Amino acid sequence: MRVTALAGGIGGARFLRGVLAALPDADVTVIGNTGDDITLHGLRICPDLDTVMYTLGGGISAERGWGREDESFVVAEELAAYGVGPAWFGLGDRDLATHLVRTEMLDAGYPLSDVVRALCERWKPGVRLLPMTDDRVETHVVIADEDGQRAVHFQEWWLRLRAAVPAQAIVPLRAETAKPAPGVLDAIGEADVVLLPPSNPVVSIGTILAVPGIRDAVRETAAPVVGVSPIIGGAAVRGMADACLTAIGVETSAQAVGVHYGGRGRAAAPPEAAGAGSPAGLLDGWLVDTVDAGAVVPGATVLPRPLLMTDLAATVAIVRAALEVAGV
Ligand code: FO1
Repeated sequence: MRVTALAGGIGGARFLRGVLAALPDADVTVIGNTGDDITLHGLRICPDLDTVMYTLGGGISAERGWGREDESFVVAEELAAYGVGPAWFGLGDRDLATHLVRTEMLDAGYPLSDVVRALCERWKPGVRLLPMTDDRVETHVVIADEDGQRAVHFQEWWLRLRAAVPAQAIVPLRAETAKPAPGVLDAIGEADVVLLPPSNPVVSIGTILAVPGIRDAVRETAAPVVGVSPIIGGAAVRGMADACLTAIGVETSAQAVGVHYGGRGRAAAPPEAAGAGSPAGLLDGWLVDTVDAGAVVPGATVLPRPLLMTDLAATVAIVRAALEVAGV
């Protein structure tokens, strides 16, 4: 079975561990978000790609959910001693080696997808990990504070400001001229099922869909498309997805996110809703937690199931539920 998933960072990576456990023989392709990427100290850092690679490759810090296990931060301490920041982005010593290898390859002219493939030769994540694009797309956030209105990098808004300063706009810079990375559109078009994990619907899934061609590929794929709500009972499970949803005028609810993605109105939907989907709709199925059982997404089948990924078994059950509503 060919499974294709669009994934962001920590939540997406955890979900993918469940996909691999539920479908050990499947051919899984992950299209990773690169809008979180940042250049620090001359090094190109790809947080969401690294989080998927480390989580599935066994190198992730279980405690943090990002960065490496058995990590130290001596270089970061030395940089701080020189008064060189930013202190708000935790750069681990082991993690730095990944950024050094990636930057060296990028500077030598390799496209990001080649870099990811090379790094994955070490980590063997068990999935084909593709960046959404080989072009530079960076999410920046427009805020207004005592210094007036300005844009900050997503990571600064997320980590230094803790998304506590309202985002007036969240902009995936240069997405409009980016091209899907090699293999991305085929992975969506040729899949037996396409999954939208409970990643951040704005800055992770939304950024991937902002790359021209990807949203249409998901809308048009013959594969059933099933998403998993990142919102349970009106609250984000982790991270600050609520701050991102508010920024784009979407209510923080499982139903609102499902409607935001939109139903496709395909056969998979119940008869009364068939054809009710919006032309831009992506979903055939939408998993919500049992507390959100009343959610309705026109054009998609809503399936209430426990959605907290408390452990691998719980995540496997969620994956199985997604496959059930996909009818695969
Ligand atoms: N997340 C944090 O909450 N604090 C950090 O200091 C931090 C550093 C960091 C370094 C490398 C990396 O790959 C990820 C890192 N993250 C950190 C996660 C990162 O901010 C992600 O982009 C977000 O969690 C959104 O996915």
